[in-house]
Amino acid sequence: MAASALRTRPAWASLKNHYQKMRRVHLRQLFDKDRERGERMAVEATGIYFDYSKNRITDETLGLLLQLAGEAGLRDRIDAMFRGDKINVSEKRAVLHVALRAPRGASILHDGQNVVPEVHAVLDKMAAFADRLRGGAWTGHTGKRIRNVINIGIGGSDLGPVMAYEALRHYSKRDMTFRFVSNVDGTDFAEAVHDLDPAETLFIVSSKTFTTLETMTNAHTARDWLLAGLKGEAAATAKHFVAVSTNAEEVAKFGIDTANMFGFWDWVGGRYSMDSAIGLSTMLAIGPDNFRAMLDGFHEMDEHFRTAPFERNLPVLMGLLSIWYNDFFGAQTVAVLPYEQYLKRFPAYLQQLTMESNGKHVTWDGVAVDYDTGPIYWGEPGTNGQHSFYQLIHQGTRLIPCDFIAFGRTLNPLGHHHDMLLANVFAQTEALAFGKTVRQVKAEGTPDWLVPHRLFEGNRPSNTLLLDDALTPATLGKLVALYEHSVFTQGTIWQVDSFDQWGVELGKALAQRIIPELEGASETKLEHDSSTNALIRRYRKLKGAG
Ligand code: G6Q
Repeated sequence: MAASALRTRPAWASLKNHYQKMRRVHLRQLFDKDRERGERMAVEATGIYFDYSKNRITDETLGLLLQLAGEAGLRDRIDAMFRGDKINVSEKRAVLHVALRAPRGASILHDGQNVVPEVHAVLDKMAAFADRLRGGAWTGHTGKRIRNVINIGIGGSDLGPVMAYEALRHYSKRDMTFRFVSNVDGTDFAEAVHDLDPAETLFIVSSKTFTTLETMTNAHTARDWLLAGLKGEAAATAKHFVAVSTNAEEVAKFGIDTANMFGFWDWVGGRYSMDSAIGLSTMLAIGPDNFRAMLDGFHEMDEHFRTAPFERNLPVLMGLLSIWYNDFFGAQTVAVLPYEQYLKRFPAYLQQLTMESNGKHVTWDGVAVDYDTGPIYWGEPGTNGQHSFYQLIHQGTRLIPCDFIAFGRTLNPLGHHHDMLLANVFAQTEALAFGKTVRQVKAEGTPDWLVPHRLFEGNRPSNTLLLDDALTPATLGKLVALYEHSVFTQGTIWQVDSFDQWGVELGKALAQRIIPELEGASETKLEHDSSTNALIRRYRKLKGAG
């Protein structure tokens, strides 16, 4: 098989050779050789200090990675995205989440039409609704004030809203309850409503397509629950259900007045939609002004990505470093470690953003790739992870590049907590990079037999993102956009369509065939493999079906 375009790039070949040299170089040597490395290999932009000095790179590595970005046409691709080109080739769609946070008055064209006015019209409609609901002017069917908001959605219509709500809980309206139902497992819904009064509860049905099995099943269950609680008054739906969707027809069919529908567009991918109307629950929680501040944060990072030279461009540098470990060191995963309790759902959110975007086996031309694409992202907030899986990062046999995320200020200044938290960030990155030598371990009085166990090789790479401010709506927007554009950078190098998700579509179709086979009164002719047939039969027996 002929090598792919990526493998024939001059920078790729140079990086391969360069790797042979670098794999034996220790971060201790790199820091010893260059006393200023820690300051030199750091960039500051949009209030984020990005220290990438503890990576297994030299200036030559960086030069080659930047050359690779040039050869891959990253600059043109960025321009193409912002210009509204249909870079989501397999779905023939533009990719314009950047338009969702463009300021009023900006112009971003889609098929020759400026979409920014539409974006702001929806934002204004959301804000008007949010003000009415938060202020108590919008009441439920019985006239009671709405105190509970439940977002029903899954995947891109859930993970962003959940993450943003948790992240910005500090700014949320504390006398309201916000919950999120995604799983088709009835437990998710049952637990979300068990202590709620239907008369005070609003459901947001968030679904781009409004056909997703899980979401529609939960939406129907929600309607039944509501009507049972409100003594079957069908008109109640109007005051207790709103929709976020691109599919007005299906919304109307469900019985939601399209006047209470908040739209978005097919040029917004599900996992890139938390700043569209899909963020309605976020806006209801934190209010329109905070939501706009979040969008401004996104936009600031967009502008940085679009205009900053690549050697000082945060998302570009992060993306290229990820390529370095994934494709040359063979690292399979990236750990994301936020030292900020409010970001507890951030790794889960990033898993979708990164893995659904770049978990691809063919290039955008449909040619099989002959290199590794999208690494596995995972993580937990610090310091909790330190007491569990960090062991493997420090002393295991796998190379796991880490992103440490920390904030200069805390929203909850209690005693020495924040100093202790940050001390842990710095200590971890230091220990990972420099480890502990035999000499150091012995000098601690360790008996010889124990030395190998207490030895730390070090040379474990990490990025540190230190944000000047606390976690605010704006800093959250910047962080999310940073990762979005890092994903874009990586996808461009790998030449994959980071905006389709055929693997997810498959899952949506598969279960549909089996549902009637489980629910039918008598067994239908099963034509799966013998394992699936046997499982279906066994389950039917368990539930007492014929
Ligand atoms: C995201 C994916 C996927 C999607 C969900 C929900 O990029 O396409 O996670 O968001 O499957 O889809 P709907 O919003 O159409 O219900």
